[in-house]
Amino acid sequence: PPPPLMTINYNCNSHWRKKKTGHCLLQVSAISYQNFIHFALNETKRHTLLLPSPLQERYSSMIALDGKTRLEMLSFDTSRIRLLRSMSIEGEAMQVLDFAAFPKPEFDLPIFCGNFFTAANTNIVVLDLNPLHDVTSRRDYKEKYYDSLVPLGLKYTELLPWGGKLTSESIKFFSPMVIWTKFTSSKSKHEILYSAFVEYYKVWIELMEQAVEDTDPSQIVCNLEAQHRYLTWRAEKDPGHGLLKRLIGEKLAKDLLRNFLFSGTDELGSKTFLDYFPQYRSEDGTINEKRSIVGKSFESRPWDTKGEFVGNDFRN
Ligand code: BLA
Repeated sequence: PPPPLMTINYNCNSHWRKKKTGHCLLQVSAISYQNFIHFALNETKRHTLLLPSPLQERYSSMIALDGKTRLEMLSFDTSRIRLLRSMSIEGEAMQVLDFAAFPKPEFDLPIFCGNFFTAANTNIVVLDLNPLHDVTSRRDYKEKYYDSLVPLGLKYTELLPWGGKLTSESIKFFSPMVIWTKFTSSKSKHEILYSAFVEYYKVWIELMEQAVEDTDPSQIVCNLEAQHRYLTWRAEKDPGHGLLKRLIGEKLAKDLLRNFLFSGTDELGSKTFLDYFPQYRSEDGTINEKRSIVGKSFESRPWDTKGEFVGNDFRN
């Protein structure tokens, strides 16, 4: 595949390559996440019928308050995927991808999660097959989905090393194969990220295709609640909120989060954020605005090479 790079031409007054007219063209190579989206949608289409989601009509594209940054939303569903959606943000100095696939509750499949934030030279990356059920207490779940995928995770986590301390509460939403990394932009890093995305998505699509539908109603309810808890967490505490609010204002950002990115928060269950995460209740009964109550933890990768969690000490 072609490298995920595009060229942006800025009109500027910089002394760099200044022409006699007083204008210059400053060429900056910036990542574009469009080919990640194209790959994922084509890969999905190769395996299943991709239908437009009813959300597509309401959420397609927006221009941010700066008049320049563009947000693009795409959403689909399939016979096994409740919601496949992407949001990309392209600004002069910022590119973001939030790509997720939420299975229907008849499946206990992991949730596909590709979250990439690029600004200036920094990149903040989470790529994972987020576990629907706890991989530490549910050995069967870890064995079912992750034991065979740990080698794939290891390959990429060597190339894209652990990004350092993060919101402690987040770790439970990550699997032993999570890629959590930060890096300075370079062609090679972006190429590695692209191949990681491709491999992780292919693996997820394969799991999706092979998944056996749960028929036991109590199991379906369990899947449903787990997905609802996940959505409720991210709709409330995802680290991208601050930026989204700055880009499009608080009201639109909240709507986008609840009704597009984490659609299902209001429909899949009736429990509230504080029902799931009571430690966030502040004295007046509202949700504590802090992203983390415990604080940041996990200076290094808290899983060993077999995918066993080794980060029990929340103070490290
Ligand atoms: C930072 N994004 C982060 C961090 C994580 C994630 C772990 C480090 C900060 C922290 O420890 O919380 C991502 N965390 C996740 C994901 C899950 C999670 C994916 O729990 C899933 C369960 N990032 C985006 C999008 C934007 C974005 C869409 O994915 C912007 C619209 C921005 N992420 C963003 C920014 C930071 C960040 C600006 C750094 C600022 C900060 O740490 O507050």
